[in-house]
Amino acid sequence: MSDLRTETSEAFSAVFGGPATALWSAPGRVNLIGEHTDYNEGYVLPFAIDRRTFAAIRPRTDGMARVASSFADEAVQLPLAELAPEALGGWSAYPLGVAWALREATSGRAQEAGFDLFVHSDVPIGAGLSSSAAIESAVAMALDDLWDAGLDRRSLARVGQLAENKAVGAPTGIMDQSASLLGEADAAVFLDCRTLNAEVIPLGFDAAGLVLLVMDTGVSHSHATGGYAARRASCEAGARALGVEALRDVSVGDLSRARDLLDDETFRRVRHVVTEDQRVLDTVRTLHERGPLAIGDLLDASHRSMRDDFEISVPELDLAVETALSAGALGARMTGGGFGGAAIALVPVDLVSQVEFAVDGAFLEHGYTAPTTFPVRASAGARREG
Ligand code: GAF
Repeated sequence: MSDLRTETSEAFSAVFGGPATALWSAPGRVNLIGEHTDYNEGYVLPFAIDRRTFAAIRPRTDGMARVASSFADEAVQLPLAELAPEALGGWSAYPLGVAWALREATSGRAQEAGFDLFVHSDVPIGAGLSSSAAIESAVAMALDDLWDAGLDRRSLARVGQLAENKAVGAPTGIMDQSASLLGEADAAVFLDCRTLNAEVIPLGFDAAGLVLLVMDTGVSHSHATGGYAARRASCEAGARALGVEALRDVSVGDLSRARDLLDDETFRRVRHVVTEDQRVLDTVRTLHERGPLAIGDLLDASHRSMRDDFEISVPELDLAVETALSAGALGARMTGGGFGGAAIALVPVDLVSQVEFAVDGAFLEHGYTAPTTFPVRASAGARREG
């Protein structure tokens, strides 16, 4: 039977003429709650999903880095010595950006052999499920091993983030790579983005009879352009005006003072981040004390905050969320950076078809392209596969 593992190995051999020496994989992620809090040094609660990116690799002795993938026609090659963010572009900026970032992180201490690399994935691209972090994390694990760099997973998350920031040009935070590298089955990663302390939080969706449904609106977004960077800039301006290092240092109780000091728009951006941090803490506590059936209201409040205060939702995301809730979801929110991508809904297992049907119908009625809905399970983080 063909699966991603076999397909990746076979494709590697077909492209590079011989077998890979190692195979690695890393998952995409869903963020359960904690949006745009990571670069404000706050809290996030994502989990790794059962959609993965595979990276097959083999060393070379001529100092060349050659990369190919199932989602691009052309292989790309570059001498390792010429790796630099400005030399990279297109899809290969992800794997080659990681190679560059890993060199930066090890200051040339690692044994930098050239390599052939093939990437294959079933993480949907552009759905806000971190297909890019899945590539970065799989490649970071593969190269860390090939070069004997010895970085731990938190450091490899930083390597992936550096690649994304400098080689891809998206000013993103540390959440997605951390979820992909630190995730565990049936659990979320509760990450403090200031200290990078991570705690694994059991989710227990199956035991509670719940399904986490992804509703991909198909509205495409890019964090390398526009809105994401503007929101980040607003948060940084807010932190400066409030005299704190990062919005993590502002509490819900400080918001009335913030309202006096900030213009209305900056205040609303700040209020989203500050209340979202609190919602992450409340979600973790609620999961511990009362289980997943009790977190729906927190998910809903998170969505409203992103829609009204942070203004990163789009009509398709709002419609998916509202319709899922009317059809019986316990909670629903957009997930990821926003401006498109996917929403999630926490749905009792016997209502899943009803929710999917209702969301499809609502999209049809509004003249939107039908969304793609599918369940995801919290799954293991990056690992060696062969
Ligand atoms: C994107 C970014 F990559 C993350 O770092 C995070 O900021 C997220 O948007 C919003 O929570 O996924």
